[in-house]
Amino acid sequence: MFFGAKSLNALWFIIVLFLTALVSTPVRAQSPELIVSISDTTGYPGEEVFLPVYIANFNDTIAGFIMVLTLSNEVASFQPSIITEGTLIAGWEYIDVRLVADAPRDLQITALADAYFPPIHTPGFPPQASQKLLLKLLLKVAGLHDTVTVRTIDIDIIPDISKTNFSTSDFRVVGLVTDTTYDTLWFDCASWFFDSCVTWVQIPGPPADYMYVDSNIHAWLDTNAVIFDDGSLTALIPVCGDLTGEEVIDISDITRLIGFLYLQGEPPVCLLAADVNNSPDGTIDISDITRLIQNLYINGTPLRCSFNSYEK
Ligand SMILES: [Ca+2]
Ligand SMILES: [Ca+2]
Repeated sequence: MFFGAKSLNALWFIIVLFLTALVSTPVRAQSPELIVSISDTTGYPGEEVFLPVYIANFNDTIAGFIMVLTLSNEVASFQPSIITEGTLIAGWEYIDVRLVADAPRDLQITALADAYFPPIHTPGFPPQASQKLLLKLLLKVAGLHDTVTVRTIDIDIIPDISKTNFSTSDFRVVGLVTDTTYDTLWFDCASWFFDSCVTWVQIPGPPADYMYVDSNIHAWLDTNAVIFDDGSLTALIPVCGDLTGEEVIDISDITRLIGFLYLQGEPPVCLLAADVNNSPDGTIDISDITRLIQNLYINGTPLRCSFNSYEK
């Protein structure tokens, strides 16, 4: 079959359209390679709360990571400590947890399965199709007054490749994307020494004595491949004198306090709620037991906690 000039033009047009469609159409819907999720939780003012962080790594063994997390406000603060017992990184050879000095709301965790030279003794954890416990963060809830209205803090993973990245056992960063850009720079010689230029001056464009093409490599995380699901902590409003957490003050709260102080019993759900006579240094002692008894059974002496608003 032969094509005339017009037919050939039409054919080329169709080919170009087809190629354009190939280039511009997304290749396929991409499945995530790794998902890191932080839970949502609650805590009482003054309490230390462990917050689970989960991971699902679908394709590769994870053998190291750096992760920087940041807090959105002052409702809680990171403690420079994590729990690894019972998690995927239990037994890893190098784990470093520290607050970032110039950003005290940021926590940096660096972890390596095998920190030393081969042979590899600790190979990392294999692909997980379902979420598994990666580690537990430790946060301290601030001693918030009950008039504070903002009581939730966001705990976000910073999705910047220079701060947060997970690597495989062959040192590949999961979800890393790179791109190279080129920048043409033009120079004129400001002073010559015979045939050699002594001083170069950059100029906006040609004509020029010298041209240089600078290449820059940019790297970032593919957010379709690596997904960070951030978490939160909400500070509860405790009831002064309710040591058992059901928002009712009764004999069981006195029993709890006696047990805690003298019988190595279970601690109050909120320590701030146990200092019912609002001691200047927050001390919890027999005077708080006395105050509870007075309040419930003798003369109704009011309970006063550090977080309460009450009439003078
Ligand atoms: Ca109670
Ligand atoms: Ca007290």
